Amino acid sequence: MPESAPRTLPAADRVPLIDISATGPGPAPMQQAMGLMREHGPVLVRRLHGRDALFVADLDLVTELADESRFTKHVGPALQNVREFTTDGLFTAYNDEPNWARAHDILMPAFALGSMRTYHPVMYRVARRLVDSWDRAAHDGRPVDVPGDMTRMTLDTIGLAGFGYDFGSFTSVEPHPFVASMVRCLEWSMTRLARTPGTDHSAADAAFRADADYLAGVVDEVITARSQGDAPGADDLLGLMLTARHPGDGSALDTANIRNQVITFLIAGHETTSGAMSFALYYLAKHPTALDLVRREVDALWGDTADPEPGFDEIGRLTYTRQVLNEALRLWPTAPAFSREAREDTLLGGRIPVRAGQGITVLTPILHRQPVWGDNPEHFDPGRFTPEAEAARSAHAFKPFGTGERACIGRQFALHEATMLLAMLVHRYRLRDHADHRLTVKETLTMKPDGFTLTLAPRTPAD
Ligand code: MNH
Repeated sequence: MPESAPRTLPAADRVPLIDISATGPGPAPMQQAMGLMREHGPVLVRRLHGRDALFVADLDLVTELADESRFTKHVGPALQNVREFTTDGLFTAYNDEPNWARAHDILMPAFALGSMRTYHPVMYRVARRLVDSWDRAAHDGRPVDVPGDMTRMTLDTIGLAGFGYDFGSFTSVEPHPFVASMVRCLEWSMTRLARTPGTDHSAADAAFRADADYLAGVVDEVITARSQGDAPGADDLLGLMLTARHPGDGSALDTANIRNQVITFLIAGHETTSGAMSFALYYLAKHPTALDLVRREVDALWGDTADPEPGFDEIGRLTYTRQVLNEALRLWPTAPAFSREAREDTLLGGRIPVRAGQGITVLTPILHRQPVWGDNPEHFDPGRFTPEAEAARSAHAFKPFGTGERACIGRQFALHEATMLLAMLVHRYRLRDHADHRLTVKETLTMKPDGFTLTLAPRTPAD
C-alpha cells in the first residue's frame, strides 16, 4: 500500500544521508544515484525535498532483500505514477490485490520458455522488417538509428504477439500516435518524481490524463473488436486473457484488468528489450573479440546462407550471443532499479532500521559492479556468463529482471527476441562504429544509449 509513514527516515549508523534538493534529480536520476553510490558506497539515503529514500546495492544486503519471507515488492513513487495509467496491471499491482495473483497464475504459462515457440514466427517476421530497413540503409550508405529501430521492432513484436495489433513502425518516420502518448505518460511518471512542492502542474497533469484516456480508448477498441470477432481465443496473449480461466478457482480476468495488462505489456515489453539490444550492439561494435565469437557461433549455424530463417531450437543454441546480452544487461540493466519493502519492522544487515512497508530501492547497475564482479567491473566481458562462472557466483549478484515472485514475467520473451535479432544482424552485416560513438545513457524510467548510430556493410564470404 502507498506509504503513509513519516517521510524522513530514522538515522542509521554509518549510512550516509545525501540531500539532493538543491539540484533535484535532474534528467538522469538513476545515473545521479549511481554517482552518489560511487562516492559514498553501496548503501545510502537520498533526501529530496524532505522525502527520504533508502538505496541499496551491496550484495549481502540485496541477498537479504531477496528473502521473500522478510521482504516483498514495493510499489514506490515511480510505480505509483505509472499506476495512474496501468492501475492493477501485473507490473504496478499491489501484492495483496486479488487481480495480481489471478493474472499471474493465468498468464505464467504463456510466458514459459516453451510458449516462445508460439511467438517465434512473429518475432522472426518483425526481425525481417528491421533487416529489410537496414538493408536499404546499408545500400544507401546511411547510418541507422540503433535505439530507434530496436524500439520499432520490439513494439511491433509485442503488438503482434500480444494482441494481433500491427503498429507498422517501420513504415513511418513518426512514431505511432499510441506510442507518442505512451512515451509522454512515462515521461510524466518520471518528471513527476522531481516536482518541487508548491508548484502548479495542472497543465501537465491534464495533458497526462488526456494521453492516458486515449491509451485506454485505443486498447478498449482492440479488445472489443477481438471479443466480438470470430476467434477471440486466437494464439496470442489477448486471446488467452479473454478465454483462459484460473487453474485453481476457474475465475476469469475482467475487461478493465485485461486493458490494464495490455497497456502494461506494451510498456514493460518494449523499451527494456530495445535498450538491451541497443547496448549489446554498442558493446559488440566496440569489442571485436566478442563480435568475432558471436560471428563464429552464428556462422556455425547458418554458414553462407544468405537469408537464414532461424528455427526456434536454434535460438537456444546461441549461448555466446546470450552471454553478450547478459553482459550488456549487467553493465546497463535497462530497468535500472526495483523496490522492496519489509513485511515487518526489521534491521537490514543487522544495523539499518526499516519499518514495515517502507520502500528500499535496489540500484541494479551498482549491484552489477560490486566486488563479486572482480576488480575491473566496467570492463565488458561476456566470459562472465559461462555456465561455470555463473555457478561459482551468487545468483543475487545479477538482477536485471528483479527478484522473487514479482520478477519479470517477460524474461524469456525478451531474451528470445533479442538473441534471435542480434544473431541475425551479426550474421548479415559488418557493424561500423562510424561516429566513434561515446556512450551517453538516456533515461525515461528505462535506460537506452542516446543517439547511437551505426553504418552497415553486407558481410562477404571472406569476413
Ligand atoms: Mn519486465 C517486471 C525488467 C522485458 C513484462 N521487468 C520486471 C521487473 C524488472 C523487469 C526489473 C521487476 C520490477 C519490480 O520489481 O518492480 N523486463 C525487464 C527487462 C526486460 C523486460 C530488463 C528486457 C530486457 N518485461 C519484459 C517483457 C515483458 C515484460 C518483454 C512482456 C512481454 N516485466 C513484465 C511484467 C512485470 C515485469 C508484466 C511485472 C511482473 C509481476 O509483478 O507480476
